[in-house]
Amino acid sequence: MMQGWLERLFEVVSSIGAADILILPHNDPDPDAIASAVALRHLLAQGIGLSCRIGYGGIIGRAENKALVRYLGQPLQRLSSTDLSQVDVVALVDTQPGAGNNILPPGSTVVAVFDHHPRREETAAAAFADVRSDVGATSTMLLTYLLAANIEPDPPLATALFYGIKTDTMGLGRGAGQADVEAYFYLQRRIDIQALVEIEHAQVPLEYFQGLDAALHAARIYDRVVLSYLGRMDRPDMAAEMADLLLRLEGIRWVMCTGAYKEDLLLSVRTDEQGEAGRLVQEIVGEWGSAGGHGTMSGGQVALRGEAPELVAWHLERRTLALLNIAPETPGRPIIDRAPSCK
Ligand SMILES: [Mn+2]
Repeated sequence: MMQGWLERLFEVVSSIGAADILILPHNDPDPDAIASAVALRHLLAQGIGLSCRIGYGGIIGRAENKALVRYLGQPLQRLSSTDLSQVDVVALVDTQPGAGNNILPPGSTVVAVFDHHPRREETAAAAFADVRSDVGATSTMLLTYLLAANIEPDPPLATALFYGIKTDTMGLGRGAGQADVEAYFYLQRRIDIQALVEIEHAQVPLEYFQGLDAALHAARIYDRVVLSYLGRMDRPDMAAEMADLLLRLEGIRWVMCTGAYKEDLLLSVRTDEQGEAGRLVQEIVGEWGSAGGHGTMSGGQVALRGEAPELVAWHLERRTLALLNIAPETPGRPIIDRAPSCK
Protein backbone atom coordinates (compact mmCIF):
# COMPACT_ATOMS: atom_id res chain seq x y z
CA MET A 1 0.00 0.00 0.00
CA MET A 2 2.82 2.43 0.89
CA GLN A 3 4.35 1.71 -2.50
CA GLY A 4 1.43 3.46 -4.19
CA TRP A 5 1.74 6.51 -1.95
CA LEU A 6 5.48 6.72 -2.56
CA GLU A 7 5.15 6.46 -6.33
CA ARG A 8 2.44 9.10 -6.32
CA LEU A 9 4.61 11.43 -4.21
CA PHE A 10 7.61 11.07 -6.52
CA GLU A 11 5.38 11.53 -9.56
CA VAL A 12 3.77 14.70 -8.22
CA VAL A 13 7.04 16.24 -7.04
CA SER A 14 8.84 15.40 -10.29
CA SER A 15 6.01 16.73 -12.46
CA ILE A 16 6.18 20.12 -10.76
CA GLY A 17 9.68 20.44 -12.15
CA ALA A 18 10.91 22.72 -9.39
CA ALA A 19 14.66 23.11 -9.02
CA ASP A 20 14.24 23.79 -5.34
CA ILE A 21 11.53 22.89 -2.86
CA LEU A 22 11.31 24.40 0.58
CA ILE A 23 10.43 21.90 3.31
CA LEU A 24 8.56 23.76 6.02
CA PRO A 25 7.63 22.40 9.44
CA HIS A 26 5.42 24.33 11.87
CA ASN A 27 6.78 27.34 13.74
CA ASP A 28 8.94 26.70 16.80
CA PRO A 29 9.53 23.20 15.43
CA ASP A 30 9.47 20.31 17.87
CA PRO A 31 11.40 17.04 17.47
CA ASP A 32 8.64 15.41 15.38
CA ALA A 33 8.59 18.36 12.97
CA ILE A 34 12.40 18.54 12.79
CA ALA A 35 12.80 14.80 12.20
CA SER A 36 10.01 14.70 9.59
CA ALA A 37 11.58 17.57 7.67
CA VAL A 38 15.00 15.92 7.67
CA ALA A 39 13.48 12.58 6.63
CA LEU A 40 11.56 14.14 3.74
CA ARG A 41 14.68 15.91 2.51
CA HIS A 42 16.57 12.61 2.60
CA LEU A 43 13.72 10.78 0.84
CA LEU A 44 13.56 13.28 -2.04
CA ALA A 45 17.34 13.42 -2.39
CA GLN A 46 17.81 9.65 -2.43
CA GLY A 47 14.59 8.84 -4.26
CA ILE A 48 14.52 11.36 -7.11
CA GLY A 49 17.78 13.30 -6.73
CA LEU A 50 16.04 16.49 -5.66
CA SER A 51 17.86 18.66 -3.13
CA CYS A 52 15.63 20.64 -0.79
CA ARG A 53 16.14 23.28 1.84
CA ILE A 54 14.45 23.15 5.23
CA GLY A 55 13.22 26.42 6.67
CA TYR A 56 11.23 27.41 9.69
CA GLY A 57 9.55 30.31 11.43
CA GLY A 58 9.68 31.10 15.13
CA ILE A 59 12.50 29.75 17.23
CA ILE A 60 14.00 26.50 18.36
CA GLY A 61 14.10 27.26 22.06
CA ARG A 62 13.83 24.10 24.14
CA ALA A 63 17.29 22.90 25.13
CA GLU A 64 16.57 19.34 23.93
CA ASN A 65 15.46 20.60 20.50
CA LYS A 66 18.55 22.77 20.19
CA ALA A 67 20.68 19.74 21.04
CA LEU A 68 18.84 17.70 18.40
CA VAL A 69 19.50 20.17 15.57
CA ARG A 70 23.11 20.56 16.70
CA TYR A 71 23.50 16.77 16.52
CA LEU A 72 21.95 16.75 13.03
CA GLY A 73 24.37 19.44 11.82
CA GLN A 74 21.90 22.37 11.83
CA PRO A 75 19.74 21.22 8.91
CA LEU A 76 17.09 23.93 9.44
CA GLN A 77 17.44 27.51 8.39
CA ARG A 78 15.43 30.26 10.05
CA LEU A 79 13.61 32.19 7.33
CA SER A 80 13.35 35.95 7.10
CA SER A 81 10.52 37.61 5.19
CA THR A 82 12.96 38.25 2.32
CA ASP A 83 13.76 34.53 2.15
CA LEU A 84 10.03 33.79 2.12
CA SER A 85 9.29 36.17 -0.71
CA GLN A 86 11.58 34.09 -2.93
CA VAL A 87 9.87 30.77 -2.20
CA ASP A 88 7.76 29.16 -4.94
CA VAL A 89 7.18 25.55 -3.97
CA VAL A 90 6.69 24.25 -0.44
CA ALA A 91 6.23 20.88 1.23
CA LEU A 92 4.68 21.06 4.69
CA VAL A 93 5.46 18.59 7.46
CA ASP A 94 3.66 18.23 10.80
CA THR A 95 1.38 21.13 9.81
CA GLN A 96 -1.07 22.04 7.05
CA PRO A 97 -2.02 25.07 4.98
CA GLY A 98 -4.19 27.40 7.05
CA ALA A 99 -3.21 25.84 10.37
CA GLY A 100 -2.00 29.23 11.64
CA ASN A 101 1.22 27.78 13.01
CA ASN A 102 3.41 28.00 9.93
CA ILE A 103 4.84 30.72 7.70
CA LEU A 104 3.64 29.30 4.40
CA PRO A 105 4.04 32.23 2.00
CA PRO A 106 0.73 33.25 0.44
CA GLY A 107 0.69 32.43 -3.26
CA SER A 108 3.28 29.67 -3.01
CA THR A 109 2.50 26.24 -4.43
CA VAL A 110 2.04 23.51 -1.86
CA VAL A 111 3.38 20.40 -3.50
CA ALA A 112 3.03 18.03 -0.54
CA VAL A 113 1.61 17.85 2.96
CA PHE A 114 2.47 15.24 5.59
CA ASP A 115 0.67 15.60 8.87
CA HIS A 116 -1.03 13.74 11.70
CA HIS A 117 -3.29 16.55 12.89
CA PRO A 118 -6.95 16.61 11.86
CA ARG A 119 -7.33 17.30 8.16
CA ARG A 120 -7.97 20.90 7.18
CA GLU A 121 -10.06 22.04 4.23
CA GLU A 122 -7.17 24.10 2.82
CA THR A 123 -5.12 20.90 2.40
CA ALA A 124 -7.33 19.95 -0.56
CA ALA A 125 -5.36 22.48 -2.64
CA ALA A 126 -2.08 20.57 -2.15
CA ALA A 127 -0.87 18.49 -5.09
CA PHE A 128 -0.11 15.59 -2.73
CA ALA A 129 -1.43 15.20 0.79
CA ASP A 130 -1.00 12.44 3.33
CA VAL A 131 -2.85 13.36 6.50
CA ARG A 132 -3.44 10.63 9.06
CA SER A 133 -4.94 11.71 12.33
CA ASP A 134 -4.83 8.14 13.68
CA VAL A 135 -1.02 8.23 13.68
CA GLY A 136 0.82 9.61 16.71
CA ALA A 137 3.70 11.32 14.92
CA THR A 138 4.55 12.57 11.44
CA SER A 139 7.92 10.86 11.94
CA THR A 140 6.13 7.50 11.81
CA MET A 141 4.63 8.41 8.45
CA LEU A 142 7.93 9.55 6.96
CA LEU A 143 9.64 6.34 8.08
CA THR A 144 7.10 4.29 6.12
CA TYR A 145 7.98 6.30 2.99
CA LEU A 146 11.70 5.75 3.53
CA LEU A 147 11.16 2.02 3.94
CA ALA A 148 8.90 1.85 0.88
CA ALA A 149 11.77 3.46 -1.03
CA ASN A 150 14.22 0.90 0.41
CA ILE A 151 16.10 3.61 2.27
CA GLU A 152 17.36 2.53 5.66
CA PRO A 153 17.78 5.54 7.95
CA ASP A 154 21.34 6.04 9.20
CA PRO A 155 21.85 6.47 12.97
CA PRO A 156 21.37 10.28 13.06
CA LEU A 157 18.13 10.13 11.08
CA ALA A 158 16.92 7.09 13.02
CA THR A 159 17.69 8.89 16.28
CA ALA A 160 15.77 11.99 15.18
CA LEU A 161 12.73 10.00 14.02
CA PHE A 162 12.77 7.89 17.18
CA TYR A 163 12.93 10.99 19.36
CA GLY A 164 10.15 12.60 17.29
CA ILE A 165 7.85 9.64 17.91
CA LYS A 166 8.91 9.36 21.53
CA THR A 167 8.13 13.00 22.36
CA ASP A 168 4.91 13.29 20.35
CA THR A 169 3.46 10.11 21.90
CA MET A 170 5.10 10.42 25.33
CA GLY A 171 7.00 7.19 24.79
CA LEU A 172 4.05 5.48 23.02
CA GLY A 173 1.89 6.26 26.05
CA ARG A 174 -0.41 8.80 24.38
CA GLY A 175 -2.09 8.80 21.01
CA ALA A 176 0.15 6.10 19.55
CA GLY A 177 -1.24 3.63 17.03
CA GLN A 178 0.09 0.33 15.73
CA ALA A 179 2.16 2.11 13.08
CA ASP A 180 3.91 4.18 15.75
CA VAL A 181 4.70 1.10 17.81
CA GLU A 182 6.22 -0.65 14.80
CA ALA A 183 8.21 2.41 13.76
CA TYR A 184 9.45 2.96 17.32
CA PHE A 185 10.83 -0.54 17.68
CA TYR A 186 12.25 -0.60 14.16
CA LEU A 187 14.13 2.63 14.91
CA GLN A 188 15.19 1.69 18.41
CA ARG A 189 17.68 -0.85 17.05
CA ARG A 190 19.25 1.80 14.81
CA ILE A 191 19.62 4.83 17.06
CA ASP A 192 22.75 6.47 18.37
CA ILE A 193 22.12 5.82 22.06
CA GLN A 194 24.79 8.15 23.37
CA ALA A 195 23.50 11.01 21.20
CA LEU A 196 19.94 10.44 22.38
CA VAL A 197 21.03 10.53 26.02
CA GLU A 198 22.82 13.81 25.42
CA ILE A 199 19.81 15.32 23.63
CA GLU A 200 17.32 14.25 26.30
CA HIS A 201 19.52 15.50 29.11
CA ALA A 202 20.70 18.70 27.46
CA GLN A 203 21.68 21.38 29.94
CA VAL A 204 19.29 24.30 30.19
CA PRO A 205 20.00 28.04 30.51
CA LEU A 206 19.29 30.02 33.66
CA GLU A 207 16.11 31.42 32.05
CA TYR A 208 14.62 27.93 32.19
CA PHE A 209 14.64 27.95 36.00
CA GLN A 210 13.35 31.53 36.09
CA GLY A 211 10.45 30.46 33.84
CA LEU A 212 9.88 27.39 35.98
CA ASP A 213 9.73 29.55 39.09
CA ALA A 214 7.21 31.90 37.43
CA ALA A 215 5.06 28.98 36.25
CA LEU A 216 5.00 27.28 39.65
CA HIS A 217 4.23 30.46 41.58
CA ALA A 218 1.45 31.45 39.20
CA ALA A 219 -0.11 27.97 39.05
CA ARG A 220 -3.59 27.59 40.55
CA ILE A 221 -5.51 24.36 40.98
CA TYR A 222 -9.23 24.32 40.21
CA ASP A 223 -10.44 20.82 40.99
CA ARG A 224 -8.82 18.66 38.24
CA VAL A 225 -7.52 21.67 36.28
CA VAL A 226 -4.30 23.68 36.62
CA LEU A 227 -3.96 27.14 35.11
CA SER A 228 -0.77 29.16 35.04
CA TYR A 229 0.10 32.50 33.50
CA LEU A 230 3.86 32.76 33.03
CA GLY A 231 4.07 36.47 32.28
CA ARG A 232 6.57 37.48 29.61
CA MET A 233 8.43 34.45 28.27
CA ASP A 234 11.95 34.51 26.86
CA ARG A 235 10.98 31.90 24.28
CA PRO A 236 7.63 30.82 22.84
CA ASP A 237 7.70 27.12 23.71
CA MET A 238 8.11 27.69 27.46
CA ALA A 239 4.32 27.55 27.97
CA ALA A 240 4.21 24.10 26.37
CA GLU A 241 7.15 22.85 28.40
CA MET A 242 5.57 24.02 31.67
CA ALA A 243 2.18 22.55 30.71
CA ASP A 244 3.85 19.17 30.13
CA LEU A 245 5.43 19.38 33.56
CA LEU A 246 2.30 20.48 35.45
CA LEU A 247 0.22 17.66 33.96
CA ARG A 248 2.28 15.34 36.14
CA LEU A 249 0.64 16.70 39.28
CA GLU A 250 -1.49 14.04 40.98
CA GLY A 251 -5.20 14.24 40.24
CA ILE A 252 -4.79 16.73 37.40
CA ARG A 253 -6.46 15.97 34.07
CA TRP A 254 -6.12 19.36 32.34
CA VAL A 255 -3.45 22.06 32.23
CA MET A 256 -3.46 25.39 30.45
CA CYS A 257 -0.35 27.58 30.52
CA THR A 258 -0.31 31.02 28.98
CA GLY A 259 2.50 33.50 28.47
CA ALA A 260 3.30 36.57 26.45
CA TYR A 261 5.86 36.39 23.67
CA LYS A 262 6.44 39.43 21.45
CA GLU A 263 3.01 40.68 20.30
CA ASP A 264 1.05 37.54 21.18
CA LEU A 265 -0.34 35.71 24.12
CA LEU A 266 0.48 32.05 23.62
CA LEU A 267 -1.42 29.23 25.24
CA SER A 268 -0.68 25.59 25.61
CA VAL A 269 -3.20 22.96 26.70
CA ARG A 270 -2.42 19.47 27.90
CA THR A 271 -4.73 16.70 29.03
CA ASP A 272 -4.65 13.01 29.73
CA GLU A 273 -8.18 12.68 28.41
CA GLN A 274 -7.57 11.26 24.96
CA GLY A 275 -8.53 13.24 21.93
CA GLU A 276 -9.95 16.36 23.55
CA ALA A 277 -7.20 18.98 23.78
CA GLY A 278 -7.42 20.07 20.14
CA ARG A 279 -11.14 20.71 20.39
CA LEU A 280 -10.85 22.51 23.72
CA VAL A 281 -8.15 24.91 22.60
CA GLN A 282 -10.19 25.84 19.52
CA GLU A 283 -13.11 26.70 21.79
CA ILE A 284 -10.96 28.62 24.28
CA VAL A 285 -9.40 30.79 21.60
CA GLY A 286 -12.56 31.04 19.53
CA GLU A 287 -12.71 34.20 17.41
CA TRP A 288 -9.80 35.84 19.27
CA GLY A 289 -6.96 34.01 17.60
CA SER A 290 -5.84 30.74 16.07
CA ALA A 291 -5.37 27.32 17.55
CA GLY A 292 -4.35 23.86 16.54
CA GLY A 293 -3.42 20.52 17.96
CA HIS A 294 -4.77 17.10 18.54
CA GLY A 295 -5.18 14.34 21.07
CA THR A 296 -3.63 15.33 24.33
CA MET A 297 -1.61 18.40 23.38
CA SER A 298 -2.52 21.58 21.61
CA GLY A 299 -1.73 25.26 21.48
CA GLY A 300 -2.91 28.58 20.23
CA GLN A 301 -2.23 32.26 20.10
CA VAL A 302 -4.08 35.51 20.50
CA ALA A 303 -2.67 38.81 19.21
CA LEU A 304 -2.41 41.26 22.10
CA ARG A 305 -3.21 44.36 20.02
CA GLY A 306 -1.99 46.59 22.82
CA GLU A 307 -3.99 44.80 25.56
CA ALA A 308 -2.26 43.85 28.79
CA PRO A 309 -1.22 40.19 28.46
CA GLU A 310 -2.41 39.32 31.98
CA LEU A 311 -5.88 40.58 31.08
CA VAL A 312 -6.04 38.49 27.90
CA ALA A 313 -4.76 35.51 29.90
CA TRP A 314 -7.48 36.08 32.51
CA HIS A 315 -10.19 36.00 29.81
CA LEU A 316 -8.78 32.80 28.36
CA GLU A 317 -8.66 31.25 31.83
CA ARG A 318 -12.32 32.17 32.49
CA ARG A 319 -13.31 30.50 29.22
CA THR A 320 -11.25 27.43 30.01
CA LEU A 321 -12.88 26.94 33.40
CA ALA A 322 -16.36 27.40 31.91
CA LEU A 323 -15.64 24.92 29.12
CA LEU A 324 -14.37 22.37 31.64
CA ASN A 325 -17.48 22.85 33.81
CA ILE A 326 -15.65 24.35 36.76
CA ALA A 327 -18.02 26.58 38.74
CA PRO A 328 -16.93 30.22 38.33
CA GLU A 329 -16.87 30.73 42.11
CA THR A 330 -14.36 27.89 42.60
CA PRO A 331 -11.33 29.42 44.31
CA GLY A 332 -8.00 28.68 42.71
CA ARG A 333 -5.62 26.97 45.11
CA PRO A 334 -1.96 27.93 44.66
CA ILE A 335 0.51 25.09 44.09
CA ILE A 336 3.14 26.92 46.10
CA ASP A 337 2.37 29.21 48.97
CA ARG A 338 4.48 32.33 48.99
CA ALA A 339 7.34 31.91 51.42
CA PRO A 340 6.39 33.40 54.79
CA SER A 341 8.07 36.73 55.31
CA CYS A 342 10.77 36.98 57.98
CA LYS A 343 9.53 38.22 61.30
MN1 LIG B 1 3.77 15.98 15.42
